Amino acid sequence: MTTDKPLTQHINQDKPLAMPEYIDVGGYRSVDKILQQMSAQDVQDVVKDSGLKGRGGAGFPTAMKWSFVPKFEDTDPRSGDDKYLICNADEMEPGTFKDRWLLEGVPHQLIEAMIIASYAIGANKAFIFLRGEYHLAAKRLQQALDEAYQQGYLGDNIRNSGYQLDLYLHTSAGRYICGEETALINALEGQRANPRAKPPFPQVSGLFGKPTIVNNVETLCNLPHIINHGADWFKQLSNNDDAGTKIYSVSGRVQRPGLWELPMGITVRELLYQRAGGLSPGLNLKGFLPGGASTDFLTVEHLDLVLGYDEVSAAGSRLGTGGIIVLDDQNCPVAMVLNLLKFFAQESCGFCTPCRDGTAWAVDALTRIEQGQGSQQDLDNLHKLCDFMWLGKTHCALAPGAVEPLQSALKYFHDDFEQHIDKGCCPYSGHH
Ligand code: L3W
Repeated sequence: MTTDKPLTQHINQDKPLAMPEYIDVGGYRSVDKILQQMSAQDVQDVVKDSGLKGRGGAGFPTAMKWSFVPKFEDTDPRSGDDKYLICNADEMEPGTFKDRWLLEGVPHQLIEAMIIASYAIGANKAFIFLRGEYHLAAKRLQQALDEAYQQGYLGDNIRNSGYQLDLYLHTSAGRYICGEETALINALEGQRANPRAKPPFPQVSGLFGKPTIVNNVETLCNLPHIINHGADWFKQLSNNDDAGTKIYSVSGRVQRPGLWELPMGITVRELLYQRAGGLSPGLNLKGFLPGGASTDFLTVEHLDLVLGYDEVSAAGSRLGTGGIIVLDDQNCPVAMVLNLLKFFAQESCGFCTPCRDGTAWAVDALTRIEQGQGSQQDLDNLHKLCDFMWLGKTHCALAPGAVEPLQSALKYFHDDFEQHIDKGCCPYSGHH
């Protein structure tokens, strides 16, 4: 039986399925299928045909990422060459809580998925790098890992196939930057979690200098379903050229904030009004961040925008994590951007000047403007900072991510910034 909600159909937030129950609903069938019938290359080929793209924010094609792992002479996944798979479960993007739903609600699905991905790249060791504050997910994942070891789906000679995989749960000590894949790798090695320069990309030189694939939770959780039902089935789930479903979320002052697994490529209007029930009484939509805090604002003009990777990029933003954050017409956009920039300033690793100093300067200027003490010079400086902190001038994507909501707020909510300066106070005072 196929479903149009493969990722979330078996979620039980109160009590996730234990291993026997998960197996009863078809769980781990994909593992038996790959071990008995498919080579590593067969797995890579079906994932490539499926069109699966990374769901962590960048939308990079998953099979293409895997294909960069060097093919050693012996490409048999039973060969034991040092390669690693890491699941990036360090979910800390503001407005993003989709992976938590999967981790807490159906932990076995991720383990099943990681066996597939590890087999496909020839890894015998894999890690789940979990956000430290996700205590419930940690408990449930560890229970599921213990069950998977007991039932012979992890460890030596899995299901008598000769394939071996050890899967470790590592909880982060905290910091947003640990979600950047090379900072994550440094953290896992016990180093300070500063991002590394790329290239070399981790696919070639990652954990302990060995080929390493870092994939997001939601990305990985698609794999069992692609293996079980095929690439064509996966492609037909979506409304656009991006295959599969997407876990979208809406936060902010809407009637029903929440999470939904929906076809990839639904419109903003459908998500905000049919699913989230529209704005709370008395409020109107002013703008929204389509995919977490590090994406550009869009506005009411974009209600019919299709939420796909290319479509949102063409509109001047990014699909990112698919976590929509709503700005209503009684919330101050300057205060909202200030709040976001405070987050990015606090989370900067401090390694490069544009990020360390740029985010802090942006907070200073935004604070003055929001408190009614700002000047045209502050506004000009914010525009200059958007250039100073942009891609190519920083060590990683954190500062450019911070620029996205800032530059788009300056563009779409320019009058609000001007009013703060002209009136010498926040025009929204009392409303937020
Ligand atoms: C080989 C190339 N590999 C890219 C690989 C790369 C990585 C993936 C994406 O940040 C974004 C960021 C956040 N050869 C390659 C290559 N790759 N070019 O593809 O790479 P990239 O550089 O496009 O992005 P990134 O640095 O991994 C991801 C944004 O996501 N974001 C934040 C999300 C946060 C969470 C969370 O908390 N869970 O998801 C939201 O939009 O700003 O721009 O694997 O190796 N030439």
